[in-house]
Amino acid sequence: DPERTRQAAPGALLGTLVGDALGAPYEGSPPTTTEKARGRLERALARTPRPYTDDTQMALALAQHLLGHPHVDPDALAAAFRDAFEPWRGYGGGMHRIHDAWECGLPTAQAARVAFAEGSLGNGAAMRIAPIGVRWGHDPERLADVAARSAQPTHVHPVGEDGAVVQARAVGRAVARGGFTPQDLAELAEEAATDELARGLAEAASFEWPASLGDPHVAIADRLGHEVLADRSVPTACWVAATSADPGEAMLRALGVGGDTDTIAAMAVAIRGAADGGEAVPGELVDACEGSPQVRAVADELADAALGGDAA
Ligand code: R7I
Ligand code: MG
Ligand code: MG
Ligand code: MG
Repeated sequence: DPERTRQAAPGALLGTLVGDALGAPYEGSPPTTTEKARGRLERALARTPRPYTDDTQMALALAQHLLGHPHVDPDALAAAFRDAFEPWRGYGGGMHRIHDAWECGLPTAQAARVAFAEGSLGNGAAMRIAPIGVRWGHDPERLADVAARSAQPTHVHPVGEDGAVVQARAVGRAVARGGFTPQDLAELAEEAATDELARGLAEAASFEWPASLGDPHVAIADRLGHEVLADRSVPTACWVAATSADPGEAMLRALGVGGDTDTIAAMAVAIRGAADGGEAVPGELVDACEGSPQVRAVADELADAALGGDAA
């Protein structure tokens, strides 16, 4: 459905931006109640523009790359990440070392192992993946392949890569169907390549929390995770997306879960934004973020590419 793709593309990419930029002040914060999460959001909105971090910066670089390389070329993507690198954006420690390795001319596959011998299992390949969900949402097999390739420059650990594939599949499902529900969590669990992601998603699919106990945020952070590791953040973001009525609620829930707040929010609001469309992402949140016109423009270009056909 072309109209759905046109709506989903800005939803997914603006969702990434909003979650990242408004979650960033609370990266490393403990889980809290919905009421206090609302306070977190109000404080973020009180001083604008909110700068985006590595999550959006790398998503933009990946989106631009996809326009010229729809199936992803890992060497060219590594070069694009290297050229776009801005060290003050809050990158993970491993990313700084990989960037130095690129600058020293190390081949892509070697550079990906300079920080961690088996490759990073951080959520860095997942946080930036929304453009692939938009570009390939109509073709889940191709999408998984392209998503795995996009992880190669920085996240060759199976868990880091699988986190990226799962998050891409989640955005892709939301793009293709215009929805995202707990049933999707169970199906994503079955499709996961690693036990770590399968377990986390199965736990997310079956998580129940009686309203009488109050906000679930502490329990979610404990059971599903809110850390920087792919298997302790991607299932959490998927759970937030599946249990929120709209992108604004997903933002609030992610602010409540805390921990790697910018990244969990970026991933959750991207999925919810893809499902509900760009117009469902509150304008007040979008306008508060650095770079929103640029993100909107690249989303429209990606939608054009996705609708331009599979010949590309
Ligand atoms: O995955 P990555 O790009 O980090 C993304 C996070 C997001 O929260 C962003 O918002 C930004 O703040 O950073 O960067 P990496 O450095 O590859 O991975 C993140 C962290 O995960 C590392 O700094 C390590 O603490 C941890 N980590 C590992 N620890 C032990 N063994 C990643 N891989 C390993 C590992 O193999
Ligand atoms: Mg960040
Ligand atoms: Mg592999
Ligand atoms: Mg983060």
